[in-house]
Amino acid sequence: MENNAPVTIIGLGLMGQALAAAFLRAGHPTTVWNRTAAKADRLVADGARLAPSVDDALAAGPLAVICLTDYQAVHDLLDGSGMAGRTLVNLTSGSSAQAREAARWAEQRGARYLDGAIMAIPTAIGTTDAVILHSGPRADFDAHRSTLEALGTATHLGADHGLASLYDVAGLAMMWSILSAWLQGAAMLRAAGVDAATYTPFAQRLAVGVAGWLPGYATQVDRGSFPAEVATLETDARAMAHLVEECLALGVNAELPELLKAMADRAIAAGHGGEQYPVLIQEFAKPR
Ligand code: FVH
Repeated sequence: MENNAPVTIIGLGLMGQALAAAFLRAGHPTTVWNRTAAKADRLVADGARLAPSVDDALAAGPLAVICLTDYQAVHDLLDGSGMAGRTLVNLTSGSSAQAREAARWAEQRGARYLDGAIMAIPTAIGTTDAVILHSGPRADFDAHRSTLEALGTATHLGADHGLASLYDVAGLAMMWSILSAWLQGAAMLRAAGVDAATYTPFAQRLAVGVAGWLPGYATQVDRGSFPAEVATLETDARAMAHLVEECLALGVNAELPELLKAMADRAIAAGHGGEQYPVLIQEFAKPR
């Protein structure tokens, strides 16, 4: 179904420009505003309207998408602006606490508020590969869902405004852990003369295989019960010791394997050596 709802984009950095361009491609009348007005030139040539002020931009339609450097910039820019009656979708990166605080701040000023997180790079915006997470009142998401889908795969996570930010950082933890594990292996194999390109198909197969374990392990985590169906943590810890020894023998960095082994050793010392790997949730779930 055709959707030509007007949209406003506030913030035309690398990401904001991509968001505005995707709305224009989808046929939405698009109003833009940026502190440095020249960043709107190409969008204006493609049909966007450059608002002379933030208030004018907010007045252009019911939905304003905000994409600035950080939450401080959002508050500095929009405090005192005419946001009442509008729905703000804030796609600026920040913490869950900042998201919840921004929701209170916007609602006190008469605006509806959805927080969001963009799990994509600017070139993916406007394709289904661009996953965009939203959290806040479901009704506000549903009211603008078909418009937000012009940006990518629009996903609603729940009413808690902090959820999009939490999923964002959980995703980063996953991404950096996988990349670091791959680099660890690449460093070890390189010491034996194997280049990264040769090692990588093996690493990819392993990553896909391990991803397949997650639903079963999630059941153990959610139940708080960790029967050793495949291997005990003690068995894993012995393999971790080999990994550490091998790194030291090769002369490559052993910090990451040592961290993994230290966590497993603590869980074993607490009496969990006969249980399965996901029992380590008890180590991850508390501060050090
Ligand atoms: N670029 C990316 O790939 C990532 C993907 C994941 C999520 N992020 C987040 O998106 C936010 C914006 O990122 P960006 O890449 O567009 O960033 P910049 O190109 O640096 O643009 C920043 C815009 O913010 C404006 N701005 C900053 N401070 C203020 C302020 N005090 N008042 C008004 N505007 C402000 C800036 O304006 P200008 O410098 O052009 O005048 C830009 O429009 C970010 O949270 C990422 O983490 C992107």
